Amino acid sequence: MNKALIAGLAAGVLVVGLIFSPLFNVLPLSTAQADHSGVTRHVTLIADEMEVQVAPNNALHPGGLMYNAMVFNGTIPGPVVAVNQGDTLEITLTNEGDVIHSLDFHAGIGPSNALSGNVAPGETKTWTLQAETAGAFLYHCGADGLNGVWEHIANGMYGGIVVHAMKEKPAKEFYVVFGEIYNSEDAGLFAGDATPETAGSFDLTKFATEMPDLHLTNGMAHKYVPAVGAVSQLPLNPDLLAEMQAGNLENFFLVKPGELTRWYIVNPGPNDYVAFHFIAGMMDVRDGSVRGNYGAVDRQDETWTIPPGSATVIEATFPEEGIYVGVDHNMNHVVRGAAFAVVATEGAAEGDNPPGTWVPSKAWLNENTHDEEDHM
Ligand SMILES: [Cu+2]
Repeated sequence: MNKALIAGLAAGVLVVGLIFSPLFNVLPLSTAQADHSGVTRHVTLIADEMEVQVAPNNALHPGGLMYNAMVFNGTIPGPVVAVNQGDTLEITLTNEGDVIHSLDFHAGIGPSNALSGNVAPGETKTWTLQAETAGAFLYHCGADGLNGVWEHIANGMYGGIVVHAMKEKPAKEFYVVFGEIYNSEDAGLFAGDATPETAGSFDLTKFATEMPDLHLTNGMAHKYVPAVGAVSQLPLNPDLLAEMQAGNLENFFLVKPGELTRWYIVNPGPNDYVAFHFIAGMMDVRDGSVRGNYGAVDRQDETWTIPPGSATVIEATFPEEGIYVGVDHNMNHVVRGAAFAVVATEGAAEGDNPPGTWVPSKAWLNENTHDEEDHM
């Protein structure tokens, strides 16, 4: 090797060293990665097929709507899974259904971390995921090696995994999952007596032409919206309206005025974007991960796009007592069910979340680190 070449190579190495060496002092090799915490947590998900109610009995769908769904742990959505950044998550998937199911965890990197592979009816599989990247992520069924993944997602096989950032402020946290239904028996909004007597199933034509019947909020259209209209009122969830009129707020999202709240908003799709917005609110978006902090992508914004196949961490503070509404601001999605009331009241208390929306917090997980039981 001639001297000029050696000198050139040495200079090149030096330049590279000069460029990168200061960064090595302040950044880990990957800004997304965390050291392993040494903690292993466990979650068990049970795949099955079952009939569930997806729309309340209201003027839009007299009698309500039933649907032949696919579920994890008996509900749409599946349970929230929560770990701290750096933890190992051991996942067990048991298939109690009649068809092949599987799992795809977007919080994992690499097929052996993120994917279960096929789990046949009656089978159980266990694998581990290294939770290196902080944030909120979708998990969903991948069907039989992706064949039919669109149908299994549309049928309800999804949920969210929260990876708490190493540095994260305490907040009241909530789990909210949207999702579309393409129902072979749904005759449309205000169809009156056309309400089907039998539960519908996945409609491939409606799916392929992007004509969803419903936009679910945690498994049901208008699950947390009692009514709209101050003068001309349209009850959307008459049961919830009756609860509210009786002073029962256990199925509402309650927050204290001024407290920091954190919302894990999951959009499994399978097709539509969510235009997330709080009526009368502002929000900070904490997507991404920078050295164990949630990256703040955007601050004090009004509406944030959440693509299908994604989840976003939204922080908000509700300054005054009163009603705020979380919506998918695409108005056709609101009519089809994607909205939830938030009640800011001094009477709000820790842990008074609507059923299924409580998220194991970072502090809770730290207190339960030595518990070898599933945290669900
Ligand atoms: Cu499946």
